[in-house]
Amino acid sequence: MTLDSILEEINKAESIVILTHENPDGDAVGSSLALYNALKEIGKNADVIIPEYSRCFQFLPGTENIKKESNIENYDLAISLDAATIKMLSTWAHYFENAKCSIVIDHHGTNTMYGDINFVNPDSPACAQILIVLLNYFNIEITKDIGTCILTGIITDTGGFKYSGTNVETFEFVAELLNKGVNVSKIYRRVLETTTRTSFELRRIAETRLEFLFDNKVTFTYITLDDEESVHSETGDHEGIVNIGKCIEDVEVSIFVRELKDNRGWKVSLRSNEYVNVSDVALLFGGGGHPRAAGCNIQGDMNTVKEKIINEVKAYLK
Ligand SMILES: [Mn+2]
Repeated sequence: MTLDSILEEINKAESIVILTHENPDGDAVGSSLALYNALKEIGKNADVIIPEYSRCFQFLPGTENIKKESNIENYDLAISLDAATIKMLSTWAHYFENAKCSIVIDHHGTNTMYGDINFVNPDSPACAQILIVLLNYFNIEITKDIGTCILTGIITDTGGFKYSGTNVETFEFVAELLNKGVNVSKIYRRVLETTTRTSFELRRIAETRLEFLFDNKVTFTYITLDDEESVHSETGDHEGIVNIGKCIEDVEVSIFVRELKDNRGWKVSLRSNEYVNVSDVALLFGGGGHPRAAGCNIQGDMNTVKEKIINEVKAYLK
């Protein structure tokens, strides 16, 4: 079974690296640190490489050991979490490619199965929730610290237990954590309700610019590098902007576009409410994700990008 092979590789490996996608959200950082803390429980000291992440995750146990890079090139084992494609591992994908063995653990239906071993469950609302299955199978106790990391992933990806992927296991797990004394409401507040000043300023710009299209079925807004500079924004400050449009009555698809550094084009984030499979739309541009949340990168100037993405979304509207 896949889980046996994963455990065998972990036991065998003398050097392990944990990797996740660029612009890591709470599920990415939470899953990485949950696995890091769990491996420590069984005497394995893994490297977690996350070059940049929002400082709102600094409360998570283990962040002080996160590395920006490593001088080891050929790890015995590389484990990728919450990343649907190798491309999402960005400029640190080489640690994955050059490892003797590679494992992918993910919950994206669009996962390309790019590891030697792949453990992917699209029914799981968060990658972090898959780790519960894994750790239980390995008989690794989910401590308060590990639980805090996993819960952060689940709260982020379910929007605080409100998206449709939230299932029975989610609540059973939360009940277990409460039994262990984890302060669920405090984590909830830190992850979902607290925002930084710069993040608020960026959001204000995006709100002012938000446009309604096609009979209010679609919203569109964007942020440029100049905007980010003007508010001195930090990594992760744009998180959640795509949800502004999604929460407005009658809106089916919310589109948020953000300019990327170093002429890498624009990052398009898509959310839908009822029927548009935004993962299909994202795939047309080489991206991916979930039916209700997906993203892709598009090159060109702002207006070209806007026209391209709006035209594709339009084709999916009822
Ligand atoms: Mn995720």
